[in-house]
Amino acid sequence: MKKRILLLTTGGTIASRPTEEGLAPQGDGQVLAGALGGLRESYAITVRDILCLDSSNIQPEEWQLIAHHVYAAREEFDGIVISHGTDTMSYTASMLSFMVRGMPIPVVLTGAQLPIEHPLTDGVDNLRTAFAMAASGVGGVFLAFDRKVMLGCRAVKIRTTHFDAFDSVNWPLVATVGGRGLEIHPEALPPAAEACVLAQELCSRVFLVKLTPGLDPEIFDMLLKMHYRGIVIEAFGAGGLHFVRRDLIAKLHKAALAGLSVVVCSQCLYERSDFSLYQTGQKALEQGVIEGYDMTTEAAVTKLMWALGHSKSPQEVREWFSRSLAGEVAL
Ligand code: ASN
Repeated sequence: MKKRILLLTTGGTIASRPTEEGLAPQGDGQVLAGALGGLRESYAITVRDILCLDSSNIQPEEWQLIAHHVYAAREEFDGIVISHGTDTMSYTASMLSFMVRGMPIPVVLTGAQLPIEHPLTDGVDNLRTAFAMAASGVGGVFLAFDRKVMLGCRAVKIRTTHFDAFDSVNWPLVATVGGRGLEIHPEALPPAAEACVLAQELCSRVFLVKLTPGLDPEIFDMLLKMHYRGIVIEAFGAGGLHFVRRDLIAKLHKAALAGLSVVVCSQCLYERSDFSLYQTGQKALEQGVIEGYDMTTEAAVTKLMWALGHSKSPQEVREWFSRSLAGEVAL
């Protein structure tokens, strides 16, 4: 019997057509349906258009809507493919990993760098990989692109237009496409989570600060005034912040007193941060910041939004960060 796969369309380049203002998504179910010809012979496909947006316009409200559709479909289908723009796909993939943690069926995000109607599109290939993964029976949230499948919470967009646009950062690929078809690498799957629940509350008042040498610490006063509740800091190297002349550490102290949750990671894409290594990092840890270790920035930002939405105190937020929820961090 054919596997029942639900295709949720949300827009992105894959479903775009040229307009006077450049590429824009256009009623994607119809646009994509034309390309699904071959796949329909292998899978029983249901298409639902839920959004029609360039992914730059996909925001927390859209994450909640997508999570709602995914959760609602978990018993009726064997797998779910979500077509999505590439620009913010890793944020959506990370957030879904937390919102529908423990998903019993595969949920696979994919998209394209060229519209599906372009003669040289990569969209058909990406959809093929995504459908194969969606039919694999392996539960979880994944991202499929350029014949590779990665954990949703480890994916990062690393190239603007090249077909090889995503990398699985600090985590091996979950599956690859090769001469034997889709090959799953079981060692790359995270440990099974508890039963799936829809946990879609979040707090979007999270700000990402990428440190630059000499950054004015007053930026933190401004964030406090604007009622931000969480800050992710991309610090230097293994974990450094300046405190000579411009004292960021003092501001971290102030932020902690005000009840803000601060997560620190590295602005290096690969390898883990270790704030215990240098004096500058240890001073930050003394102010009670949460270490991001080997998490991607996308995972750190979405996890902080999610944890703030599920916690009553900064201590509870810290507890969420002391566990890996979907394979996003190696502790
Ligand atoms: N701007 C597009 C989007 O993210 C990029 C793409 O899909 N390749 O929606």
